Amino acid sequence: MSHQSNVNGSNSKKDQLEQFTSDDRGKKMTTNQGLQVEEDEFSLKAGDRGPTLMEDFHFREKMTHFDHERIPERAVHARGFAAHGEFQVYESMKEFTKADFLNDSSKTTPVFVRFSTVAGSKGSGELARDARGFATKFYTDQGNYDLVGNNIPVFFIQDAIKFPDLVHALKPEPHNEMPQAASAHDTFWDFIANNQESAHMVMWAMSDRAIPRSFRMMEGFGVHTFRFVNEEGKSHFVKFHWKPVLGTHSVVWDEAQKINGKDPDFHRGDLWNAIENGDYPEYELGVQIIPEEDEFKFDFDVLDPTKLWPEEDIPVKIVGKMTLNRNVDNVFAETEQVAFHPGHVVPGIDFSNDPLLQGRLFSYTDTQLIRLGGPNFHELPINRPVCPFHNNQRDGYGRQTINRGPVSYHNNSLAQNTPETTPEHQGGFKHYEEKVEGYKVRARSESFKDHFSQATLFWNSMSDAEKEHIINAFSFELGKVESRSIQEQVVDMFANVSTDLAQGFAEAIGVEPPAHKENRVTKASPALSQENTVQSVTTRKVAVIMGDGFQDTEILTVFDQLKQKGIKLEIVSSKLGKLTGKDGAEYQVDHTFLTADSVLFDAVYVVGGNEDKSFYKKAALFIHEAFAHYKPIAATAEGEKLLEVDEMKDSPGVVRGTVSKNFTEEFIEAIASHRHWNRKVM
Ligand code: HDD
Repeated sequence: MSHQSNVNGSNSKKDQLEQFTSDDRGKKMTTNQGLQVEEDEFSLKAGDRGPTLMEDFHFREKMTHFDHERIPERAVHARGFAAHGEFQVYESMKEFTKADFLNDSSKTTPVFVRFSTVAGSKGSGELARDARGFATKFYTDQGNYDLVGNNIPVFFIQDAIKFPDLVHALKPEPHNEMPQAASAHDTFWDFIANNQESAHMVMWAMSDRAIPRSFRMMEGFGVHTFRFVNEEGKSHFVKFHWKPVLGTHSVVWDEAQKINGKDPDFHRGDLWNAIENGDYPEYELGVQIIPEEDEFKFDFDVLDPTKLWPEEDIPVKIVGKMTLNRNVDNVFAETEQVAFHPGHVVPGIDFSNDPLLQGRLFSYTDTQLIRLGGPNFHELPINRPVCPFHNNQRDGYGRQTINRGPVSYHNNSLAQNTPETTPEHQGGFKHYEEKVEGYKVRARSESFKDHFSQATLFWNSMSDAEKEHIINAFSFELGKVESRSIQEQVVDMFANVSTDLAQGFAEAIGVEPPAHKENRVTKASPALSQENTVQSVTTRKVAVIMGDGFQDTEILTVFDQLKQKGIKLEIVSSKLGKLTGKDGAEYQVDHTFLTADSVLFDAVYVVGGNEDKSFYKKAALFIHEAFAHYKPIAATAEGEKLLEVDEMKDSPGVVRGTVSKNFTEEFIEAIASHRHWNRKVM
């Protein structure tokens, strides 16, 4: 096992991991000592009805290993899923940063990305209303760089010292460990009402952003202000963004709750399948840059992690692309054991004094010590850099490297003072020499005290449908809160954001609504609304409801045109097996009405066939639910009759008629619109 790897080229990490993988197929079974095993079904006993013997080392080894299989789950972000990929910068960012992986557009850097929910346990449903983690490890030639972000650009708190309180309040309540993977409970909202810096992030958490359609369709944000430092030592403040090429899309809350039951692995399945099918998820890296000298030119403090930089004021410069193109071989070895840390930086990227970031710089390594069992977690294959690493750190549980020679200290003469340090101009990391002075105080800057302006900016930027969803989310969450006082405190708090909002949910939870007041902040940032995102149809899943005796001529061209756009068709029928059309065409059924559900699809196409009443009854339920979730629905032939119900007739996003080019184009357009919010849904 060497630390060396092909440092150039896209597969340096893959090559390195290859050395640690094992394929057990076709091999002889042995103990961990390499002894060939003769029997693996019966423990060694004194007589075939007698007690098991202590001497049975094979039994003991097998059982002991099993007994120790589990490690503590992450304190937060326990439920996650990851994939390998590559990153490439479009053009050199030399002007701003000397980070090597951002300087050379011919270079591809291997990455490993883990997406997660925050609150739930390892086995919880993936469609919880929650922020999503979006953590990227770049295996650069200068060492690992971790961008440990979320899909929400701001955070609940301004100082890391409050993180344990936030997490205690958010997690299931300690006396009965309920509710799982949910913020809809008293302690969370009690924390919010009594820590009002959370207002902005709560707005995001109550918005559609907190229930993404897919990991492939959500943005990522580094959240904090970091620094870019160039070769001349000049520093700029920077915020990092990931922009999904497919756009940012969400599901609706009723759907999210049902998906959690029908398919709690919905997001990981979606990511896994996209990669297996060669539909590689892509995200562009964007940066917002503020020169250091402009630090105080804004109406927010750039160090405050509850503030975003409006994209209309500080444009997001798109600088590169990440493609996820390989699933893991083993979830535990890779996804579970990967250890991210915002403090893993490379020359050219540095920190700001954001007090949340400063605290994170302690917490991440600390947590790995208990989670991964000691200080050698950097030697786990997934965590190893692809460049060589040498220092005088030694020993500890699970040490794998065999360091030769007597010297493990610095300075020394026996090894000519090696491993040696590297001056900055040759690539050694030097912390940015920022001048700081002040009194030691436990305090927060006055410039951090405006908790509501950007929460209102977010509200103002939402479409009518998005505003309605936010009101509904508050109504749901506070509807689950038992304390009247907490409900009232939250109404009071969010009246500071917008009285329309506070009135909206106060009414739903039976609290006296506040009097109407004009919003103090009138500014909006259109980039914050998902209405303005990229539309896409590729990889969208359409349920085709079809029975025996379907109209071959009708559907073949529709199928072809949809597939050409990268749309995935899955046939749902009464039973599995083969369906035969009127003219003899044959299709295999993918799912039955029992195993599929409209919540697992983006759109429905009803083809029908010569089927009985029960088929059409199930088909009707399927499309009614899709309709209620604002999804595109199309029907031809026998299927059309199902759309003749009053509420569906002529509704937006409902396409019917005979098959023609127009019909398919209209359906594709309806799929691209994602959801049809202007539809009247009971
Ligand atoms: Fe954190 C995990 C993101 C604030 C302490 N965090 C963790 C993960 C992500 C984030 C994506 C999962 C990484 C993975 O997939 O393994 N965390 C954030 C963001 C924050 C943030 C975007 C605010 C901007 N976190 C934050 C604070 C602290 C922590 C203020 C403590 C001071 N976070 C942790 C942790 C975790 C973690 C306890 C749990 C497991 C782990 O680190 O490896 O140390």
